[in-house]
Amino acid sequence: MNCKEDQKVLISTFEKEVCEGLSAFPKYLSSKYFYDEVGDVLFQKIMELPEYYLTRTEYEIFKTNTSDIVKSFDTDKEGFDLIELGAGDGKKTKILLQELQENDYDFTYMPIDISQNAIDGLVKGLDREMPGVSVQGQIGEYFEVLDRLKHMSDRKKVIMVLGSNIGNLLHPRAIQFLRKLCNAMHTDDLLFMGFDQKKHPQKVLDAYNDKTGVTAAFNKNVLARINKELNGNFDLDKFMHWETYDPESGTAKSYLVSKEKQTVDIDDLSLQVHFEAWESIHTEISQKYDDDIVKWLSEESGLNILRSFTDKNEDYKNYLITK
Ligand code: AVJ
Repeated sequence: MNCKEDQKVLISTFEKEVCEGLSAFPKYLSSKYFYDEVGDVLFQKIMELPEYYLTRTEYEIFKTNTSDIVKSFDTDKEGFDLIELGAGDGKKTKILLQELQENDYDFTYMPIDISQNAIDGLVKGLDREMPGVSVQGQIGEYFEVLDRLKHMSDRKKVIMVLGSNIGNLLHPRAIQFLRKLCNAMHTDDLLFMGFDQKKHPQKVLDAYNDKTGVTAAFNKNVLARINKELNGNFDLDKFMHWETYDPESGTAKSYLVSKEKQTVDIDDLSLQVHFEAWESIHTEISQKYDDDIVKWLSEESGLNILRSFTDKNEDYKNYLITK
């Protein structure tokens, strides 16, 4: 079957992308499909793993620089909208919200996430924990939301993208993403972004290959979703999670490797997928950065770095960026 919509049947993006990725050579699937209810819970567990330093480190940066960060958002004290792309559970952002509220800043928090679940939970939680904060939650996917961004607010915007979420994009797509952000920004608007830094390669590998196998289950969740949503018959035990990290490019890559020669049926796509023994499906990239790479990405996108905040080991950095 070819994967185009030529059968007069409307097919979803998920169906189309699964079909394309598993018909390609080498095979691939997008990491955005990790996140359904099961995937959200697994990612929550990942953030608690001792090996997964990213969340903890960004939290530490926020804790130790709260007042500095918040002051840098609203230099003229004229109020602003704090827009967060991929807000998730908002745990780190709450540190900033607390500080903003205590110091009577004039702001509205606008969290955006692809997960309806996440947004509902976050908005409800905030209503309870910080009733004074004005919150407007929205559902949306990264690139799609960018088109709405410009008209989302009529005052100064501070746009946050935390968790090194940009790391899921290869540089050319990251530049596309940043250019769109730049396009939606006015001169005074700010971008506050987390970029995981290059570090000991073993530390990176361990973060994506934890001992308890949570990351493996997270990676395999994309196959579980195909089974559930597209009537597939992947045997998850016949695939193994494999992680690589190239210190030169700074790219960590996740794969699912077929442990044997096998054929998988995906009924809803009328698709049979053949795997040779040890054939791979590439599922995710998690890019690592340094100052030079972030500077290069910014320049390519029409943006300028104002300053950055980091932890004591410089494992992770949050950059404040302007047009
Ligand atoms: C949410 C994209 C930042 O790449 O570090 C965690 C996702 N994947 N463990 C990352 C992830 C495997 C995470 N991001």
